[in-house]
Amino acid sequence: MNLFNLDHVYFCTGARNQEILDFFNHDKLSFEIDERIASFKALGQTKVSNKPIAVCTTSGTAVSECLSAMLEAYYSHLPLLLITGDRPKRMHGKGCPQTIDHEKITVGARQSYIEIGLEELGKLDLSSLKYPAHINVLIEKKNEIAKNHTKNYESSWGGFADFIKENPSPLILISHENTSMKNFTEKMKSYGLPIYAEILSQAHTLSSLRFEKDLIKAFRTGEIKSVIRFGHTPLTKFWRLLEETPLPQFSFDERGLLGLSHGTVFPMGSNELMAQVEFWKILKDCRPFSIRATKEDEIESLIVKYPHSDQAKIAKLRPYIEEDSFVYLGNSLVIRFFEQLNTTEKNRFFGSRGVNGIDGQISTAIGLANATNKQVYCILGDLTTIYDLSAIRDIPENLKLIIINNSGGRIFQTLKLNEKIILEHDHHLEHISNAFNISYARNNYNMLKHVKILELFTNPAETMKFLEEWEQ
Ligand SMILES: Cc1ncc(C[n+]2csc(CCOP(=O)(O)OP(=O)(O)O)c2C)c(N)n1
Repeated sequence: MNLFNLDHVYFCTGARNQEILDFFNHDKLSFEIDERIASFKALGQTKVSNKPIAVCTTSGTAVSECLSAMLEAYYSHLPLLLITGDRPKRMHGKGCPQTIDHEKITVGARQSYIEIGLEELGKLDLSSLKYPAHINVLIEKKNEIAKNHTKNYESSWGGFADFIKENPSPLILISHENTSMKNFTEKMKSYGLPIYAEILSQAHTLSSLRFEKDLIKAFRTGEIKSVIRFGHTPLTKFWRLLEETPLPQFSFDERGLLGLSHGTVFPMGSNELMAQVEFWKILKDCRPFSIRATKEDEIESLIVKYPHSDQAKIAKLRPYIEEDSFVYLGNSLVIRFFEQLNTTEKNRFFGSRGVNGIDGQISTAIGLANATNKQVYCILGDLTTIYDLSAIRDIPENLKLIIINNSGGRIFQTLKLNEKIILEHDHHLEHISNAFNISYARNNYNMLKHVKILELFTNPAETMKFLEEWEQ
């Protein structure tokens, strides 16, 4: 029995596991949003079929969401099969984007575990496994195989001094920590190096490069020759490009994680660095340079041209977000577009970028709101909202949920992946809000003051055109 013969596969959408899609019989496959639900559906089906039924997930918390169903299957002796898409071994244990230890998650909830590549997956005999079983598939993507090697430096002040001596004009990439990196960024500015500070650093407005596209352009034209990163694993695509095209790279990360499969990391956060005389002294040997930055008003004309795009709808929120409030941003397109369009000095920004899950996002924002008297805005994509729907029964007074409803997981469209995994739909949240007795408005920004849920409907075609013209 091979993968194609499975009675059913509950396929939970994700970029990594979409590579497994072709191994399954699509007549016996359903696309799913929520891994916890999908794995319980598979469990339910095993109760009658008595044959292996599979749930297939992408990497990260998508896997841990299946643990409960796996445990039930283990103690009920049912043939549940968990198939997880993972990154190659060299990226494990390093804090690479959405990479966690899948093997450990199902310990105690499985009879067998195997780790294989895509080539072996096709030949796998499922009858050779004991159930419940977990197959972790290590998926190599071409754009993650390093084309060249760069030097590793010692993780010490001596190593950092060597790095600066050999790479005196690095780009400064500031991602995020759990506290603001504003003062640190301010101090870094005096060294005359180009800085890209991401939205969750709280210092994006201090960046000499406000737009990610300038970073990527400068990388492609060879203007960026080396990088110093401060903070946790970055959000920007630029960072992921370094996996394939490594540049000399030195990271300061309080977690001690590389965030890539290669490079050097010094386990220290920005607050501690502020007081390290040695660090600032070494930086004095840097040679200032600059990168051409796109003018901020260039994006405004596209907002006018494509008023129904995600970007325009997000930009239009500007005057409606109260000063001194907290803004919690969902992990898909929302956080990227918000960084591009709406970063201000007047708000504090939050997200969950540890492993980038789309699960538990409303709940996390509720917890955040419970811990403050400030107004909190939680801005999420539609699938991310649907994932955590039952949390809306309990939205605190100081929390507003803003849903960017682009009728699916549009990040997959921007990545040009299999369109089936977008999970296109025409659902809206109005009736479900009514059912939970939560005030709701659609498309009316002025109502944000009065309701707990504001749903903004966007036009995916306009979003794509906006993106294409912007990135030209
Ligand atoms: C728990 C979990 N499952 C799956 C994924 C893979 N994933 C990343 S983004 C995304 C779709 C998000 O869709 P939506 O919230 O509508 O945002 P959009 O892409 O439209 O901005 C999915 C399924 C994930 N990150 N976390």
